[in-house]
Amino acid sequence: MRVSSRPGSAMAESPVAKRKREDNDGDATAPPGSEAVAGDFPLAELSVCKVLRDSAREKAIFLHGKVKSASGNGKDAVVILEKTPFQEENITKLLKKYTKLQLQMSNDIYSTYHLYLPPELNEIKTTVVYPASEKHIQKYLHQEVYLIQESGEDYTNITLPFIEAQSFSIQWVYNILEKKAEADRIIYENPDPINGFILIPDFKWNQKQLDDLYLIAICHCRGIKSLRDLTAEHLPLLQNILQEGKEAIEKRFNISGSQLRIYLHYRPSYYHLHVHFTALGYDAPGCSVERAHLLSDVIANLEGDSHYYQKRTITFALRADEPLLKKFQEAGRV
Ligand code: DD3
Repeated sequence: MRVSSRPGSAMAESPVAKRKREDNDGDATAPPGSEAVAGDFPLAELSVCKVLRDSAREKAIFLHGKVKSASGNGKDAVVILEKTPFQEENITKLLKKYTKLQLQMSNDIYSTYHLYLPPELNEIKTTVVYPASEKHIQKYLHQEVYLIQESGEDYTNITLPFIEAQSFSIQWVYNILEKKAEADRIIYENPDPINGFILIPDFKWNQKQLDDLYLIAICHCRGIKSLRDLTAEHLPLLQNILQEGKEAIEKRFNISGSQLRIYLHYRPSYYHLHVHFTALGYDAPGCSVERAHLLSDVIANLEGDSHYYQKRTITFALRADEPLLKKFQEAGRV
């Protein structure tokens, strides 16, 4: 939580709140994240089959459930419930408008309480994948992880054929690029089909506080699968994402480029080139050394050698249940 104001922002109102007000999107009751494609999700109809993961540190729980359908057998859903960071503009309200303050214990100058809040100050971020495939459900189950050293050859012989055999749908990415979904959430666009991109909040971020700021830049160009496909030919695209992405975030959220962690994942969770922008002070999921590649380093490496990422051995982690791990094991590479 950050109660004191950063320089340049109004004391009582965060940049996010300010933008919200200026946007005058009066409809506060519309369920967020449900625009354009999906409708309301019948949460009350969900019967929980399994707690996939439960993290005290992240204050999140990942559920596998079934939604009753008219035909009888329910469809699978993944529902993620998550307590969100405090919003500084709500703190005053929270301290005044609580419904109950229940003493838990008291000892000398120390005491702890349960603070009960009215519903509007007590929201839970809810992410729904519905209908969910077996893969979606597996993704959130805790698994042992192993580090892989993928050489350029391993990529060509093992990983690339594996990716090509998969039928991952990235329809949601195309929906964003074609403005069929989330069009109203776009923060910035460079419309150039080759060197352009769309900057949009990742849906891991509810945009209510800047502490966990998370945006993604999705390039317009199709067919760049990952870091492994990048050559010096892509430098203009990458420079645009770095430069214009920083400027757009500075303008909209009043956060300077030097306070952003701008990086690519290898391996990515979807094979259409995208770049992550997260608040430097936020320990974002997937920003660990075995996955994140800073965009500025990627650019420097490509400037030094156009085929750097085709040749280099790249380390990444694989979960025990991932079929790709089996491929590496069969090839005697683990
Ligand atoms: C995804 C990676 C993908 C489950 C989950 C998330 N940001 C997205 C659809 C729309 C989005 C994202 C896949 C999927 Cl929980 C399976 O993420 C998205 N829209 N990360 C935005 N803005």
